[in-house]
Amino acid sequence: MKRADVIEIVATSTQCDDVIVATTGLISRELFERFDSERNVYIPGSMGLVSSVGLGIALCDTNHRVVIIDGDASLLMNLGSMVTIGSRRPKNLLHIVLDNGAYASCSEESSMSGTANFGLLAKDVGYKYTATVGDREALKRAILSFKGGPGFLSAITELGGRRDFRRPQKLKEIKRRFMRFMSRQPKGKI
Ligand SMILES: Cc1ncc(C[n+]2csc(CCOP(=O)(O)OP(=O)(O)O)c2C)c(N)n1
Ligand SMILES: [Mg+2]
Repeated sequence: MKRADVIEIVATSTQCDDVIVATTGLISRELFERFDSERNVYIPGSMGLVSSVGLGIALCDTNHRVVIIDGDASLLMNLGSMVTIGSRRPKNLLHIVLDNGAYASCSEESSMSGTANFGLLAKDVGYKYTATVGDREALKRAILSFKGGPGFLSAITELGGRRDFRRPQKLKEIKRRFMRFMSRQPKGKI
């Protein structure tokens, strides 16, 4: 599975009133270019913070399900947020880490994520369930079978793929657009 697969499956297997919060670098850039939407939150620049921002949104508005797309190096930078998520236990949160073992948005140097078992860690700190997925079908099934979180998915991905994406543009407008989206009532409560 490549980054392009994970981005596509998250964007197309989630519900239209789910929030998607995407980490720094190519993950945000690819989501912005291929699947930009009012429900998306991009975290350009602030590597590591996507899980904290996602948790904050999930706690503030329990009517929306929040899906975080994290990177392995980003998650390693802010592992403490997993403890906070595990202790607050938001039912509407799904935390996905796109684990390619590298700082892929830079020069692909190793992140050393191979020595960390994110799933075990998530379980230990209180996430309701965890799973590791290595192909498109398994990722899709895991998203579609979400029945309440906090859930944690390790999506094992290979390096490679397009890199020539633009950074998300007009961030203030994106923020206003997201706030308008959040102020509307979602169709179905979780
Ligand atoms: C605090 C901070 N440090 C470094 C960077 C530069 N940077 C942007 S993306 C990235 C790599 C992120 O790796 P990972 O989270 O594994 O995601 P991937 O690029 O592999 O998709 C780095 C080092 C940054 N934006 N912010
Ligand atoms: Mg990575």
